Amino acid sequence: MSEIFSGISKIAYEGAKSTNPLAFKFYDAEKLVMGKPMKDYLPFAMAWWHNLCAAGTDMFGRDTADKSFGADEKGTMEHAKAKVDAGFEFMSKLGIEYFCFHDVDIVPEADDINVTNARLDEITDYMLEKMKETGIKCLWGTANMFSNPRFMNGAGSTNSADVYCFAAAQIKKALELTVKLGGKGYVFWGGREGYETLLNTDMKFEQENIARLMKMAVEYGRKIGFTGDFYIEPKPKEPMKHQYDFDAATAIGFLRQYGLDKDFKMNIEANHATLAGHTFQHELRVSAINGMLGSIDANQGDYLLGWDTDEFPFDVYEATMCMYEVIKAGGLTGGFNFDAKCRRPSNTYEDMFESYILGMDTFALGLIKAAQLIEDGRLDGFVADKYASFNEGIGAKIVAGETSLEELAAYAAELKNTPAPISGKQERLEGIVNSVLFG
Ligand code: XUL
Ligand code: CO
Repeated sequence: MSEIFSGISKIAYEGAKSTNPLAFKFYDAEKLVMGKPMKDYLPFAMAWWHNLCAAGTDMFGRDTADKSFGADEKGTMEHAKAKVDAGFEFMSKLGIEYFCFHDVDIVPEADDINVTNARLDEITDYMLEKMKETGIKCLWGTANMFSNPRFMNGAGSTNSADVYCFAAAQIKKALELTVKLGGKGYVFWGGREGYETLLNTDMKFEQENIARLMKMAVEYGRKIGFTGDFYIEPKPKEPMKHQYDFDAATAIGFLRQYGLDKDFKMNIEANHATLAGHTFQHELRVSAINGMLGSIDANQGDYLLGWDTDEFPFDVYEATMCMYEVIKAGGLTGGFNFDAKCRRPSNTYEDMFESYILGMDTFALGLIKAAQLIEDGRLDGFVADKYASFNEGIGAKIVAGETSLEELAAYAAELKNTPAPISGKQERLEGIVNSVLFG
């Protein structure tokens, strides 16, 4: 097999002063941060769909990039194999150790599901060979239950029992492939699990049916030896007006209601968080305090646009706050999947590499800065002091659950005058973040 990205060699770390666009400025895989190599904090993954499939088509225009990777015709098994070759060469050159895929990213979907499944068996045999050759692993797999017109009314939330069975069949196959490829996780992103109008929607029934599908997925997955985590990837809207997995808090409530919380964690995507009106950090914190921070879809949105732009992460503040949460949560059981695509006018092979370099460098910088914030200790110290009144006396009794409303009311009556509030010092803390980032 000949080289696809000829002229681009293995991407090396050259340091912050380097002006070479095809070099890492901050991501130095073996560099120790708080005693651990950077690569252990940052298990990066390539998203098959954006990097190897998406070629720039949008609602107003067709492809701008050539993603045939030398195949004569797109949408063929020859093309599917060319994408495997391109993907493994790309990951090897960047030192990316994982990939994520949907079933229909890796083969063209046929009308007959049995034909599609045979193609999936063939391509995953080929992927396995490449995995053995390169040491590259699978982070997670998933089934695309949103693109095919049969899913226009949802997959788990569909009104058609036959469509529901197709969703089940796709999940079954995608789980088998994930196990075959040794994937660490299995994702449910409910792009069509939601509604446009309640006039035609039985919300309770739809949610129960989604839960039934997830339960069957867990049962089957465990039966065939899948020991990893199932993930929900929350997103509030797009393509549907209202999606059931609105945000982490909503998804966690759903999992607990249906007894799925032991098998599932969150896959938090930065751009989905901001679409839900939250920060990325908020969604990570909600997941972490509930013991459900599993994996991350690393990208960023555009605050001027109201949709999922899936840009490569560039915002160092956001990446720093992300890594602050990740370090404090003790790391991820999953990884950092770049669910991100080059901008439409960035249409060359070189742009594909430079996009990943930008994303990896941004998170490396975020890691370095987050570690400095933690080592600096002023933020943690402030938060500990802020709640210090709960460490002793009446505060400690409240925390221990050893008091009552009557006792607290009597305590307040004794104080008589309203207590002085204590400053939250937000601006001081923001100044500390700036001095650690740029000092
Ligand atoms: C869509 C999205 C998906 C999931 C996997 O917004 O993020 O690509 O990550 O289905
Ligand atoms: Co995603």
